[in-house]
Amino acid sequence: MVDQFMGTWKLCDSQGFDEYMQCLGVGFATRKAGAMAKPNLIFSSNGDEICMKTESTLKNTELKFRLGEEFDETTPDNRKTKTIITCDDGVLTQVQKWDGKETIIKRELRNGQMVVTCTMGDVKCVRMYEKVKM
Ligand code: ACD
Repeated sequence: MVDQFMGTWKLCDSQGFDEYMQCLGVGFATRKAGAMAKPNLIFSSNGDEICMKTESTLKNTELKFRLGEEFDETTPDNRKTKTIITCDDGVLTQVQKWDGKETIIKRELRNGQMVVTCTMGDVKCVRMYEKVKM
């Protein structure tokens, strides 16, 4: 099920990212830089370990995790979260918890594109990625 995410994806559209970052508590300068960033998202796997890399001019991150197993994450804006990622019905759901707060990032494929929906409370951000042809 998670196989469909494997490969390299490039950001092609982003709606509501500034509001979402504001809700996370990201400062002005980082928000402006974050809005400009056009990251590549790279999924690979090794057995049941999944690797998710984000590469951009602003920041590179790498997460290694197993589905359903909680791990410690340091986010691009430097939050230290307890994170769990699951995959059900083709939707990869990442739940981050820190300081009594929670945000959810869902990734799913629609018409060959990856739709990334980030929510925190009532605030919702939708980002679209297209597969990089190799
Ligand atoms: C995506 C969106 C997933 C949202 C993940 C993190 C956003 C949190 C904070 C952003 C803070 C600073 C911006 C830094 C880098 C921007 C590039 C990385 C964005 C993933 O997967 O698109």
